[in-house]
Amino acid sequence: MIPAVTLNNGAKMPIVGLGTWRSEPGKVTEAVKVAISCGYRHIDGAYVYQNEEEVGAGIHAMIDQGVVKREDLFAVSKLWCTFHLPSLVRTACEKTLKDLKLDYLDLYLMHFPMGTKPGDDLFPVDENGQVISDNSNFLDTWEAMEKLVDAGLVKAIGISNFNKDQIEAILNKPGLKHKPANHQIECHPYLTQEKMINYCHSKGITVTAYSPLGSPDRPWASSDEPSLLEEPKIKAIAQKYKKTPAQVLIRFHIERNVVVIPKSVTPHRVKENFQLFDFKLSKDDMKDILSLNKDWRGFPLQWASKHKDFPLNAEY
Ligand code: NAP
Ligand code: SBI
Repeated sequence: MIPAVTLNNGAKMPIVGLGTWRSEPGKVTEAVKVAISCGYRHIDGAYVYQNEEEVGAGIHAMIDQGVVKREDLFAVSKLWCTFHLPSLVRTACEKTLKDLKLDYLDLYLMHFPMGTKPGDDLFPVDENGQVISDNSNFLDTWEAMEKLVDAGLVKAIGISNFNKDQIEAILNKPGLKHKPANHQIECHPYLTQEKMINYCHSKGITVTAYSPLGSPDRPWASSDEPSLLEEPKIKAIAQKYKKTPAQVLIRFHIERNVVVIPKSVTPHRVKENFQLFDFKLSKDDMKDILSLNKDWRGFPLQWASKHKDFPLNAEY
């Protein structure tokens, strides 16, 4: 059995999942099949990745071959910003379910606290390049997501890219019916997120670390930015355990009871990124890795920096 964290609905969420952002539609079906064959039971997706049909094809190939049953898998998707108006939330979730050919999701996250202009343009901007808000309130969006749980479309709901005050606003919402089960945030040794993780855990909210390898393939990366996979301290620790830097970067989260979702469409890396359960990082190694923190973000979310609900101006 793969280690899992327990959500506030009692469900188990496998501690490692396969990320699928920028996983090309022509490659992701095979990547999902390889992942499930080698033991992954958690797949992280989103409407905005525009590959949910191909992710679903990989899941169904493995179910049809008898490798897994639906109930053995943990399927995650995310409500995109253009669907925050409460009247659009159920339609958005149904579209994801239809594309994945699933009748429920294990976890549905609000991808960002910011709601943006509805329509086919996934990143609507005005003539000055500023994101166009839909004037929605994420508390109303949350209420619409709660109805998805009650209707059986999703087993749990959560959030992504929120700050502490925004989480508090949800927890203090009058009439709150379902607390967030999980918060998905950027997290790796250059952005260790100690305060946010402690805060979420203290509230019974599990945390998922995205971009655990530093998202080396992000389109806006520049050559003067730091590279986790090249980091000497990580490479030295990897050598000591006869593991790869990627395996050390992923194992780092498991030691903190944080869920982690490395992305790869390269079969040998998909396998490598799951070979994590035959070693443990020592307390000293963890201390050394945590000391790499520099509060560096690969995702400064500049496209939304003027939005009223932009999360990254707060301390955490
Ligand atoms: P990541 O997992 O940190 O890095 C993925 C990149 O690393 C890909 O280019 C991949 O290449 C490469 N890679 C994978 N395994 C490797 C290995 N063992 N050795 C060397 N290179 C390796 O980045 P990410 O995709 O940004 O983050 C992971 C997942 O988190 C996403 O896919 C998505 O599901 C989620 N996410 C969520 C949000 C959010 O706002 N909630 C934001 C970002 C990401 P190949 O694929 O070519 O092998
Ligand atoms: C996209 F589909 C397109 C752009 C983009 O930039 C920010 C990061 C993000 C996101 O919102 N969630 C991701 O996993 N990647 C993304 C996704």
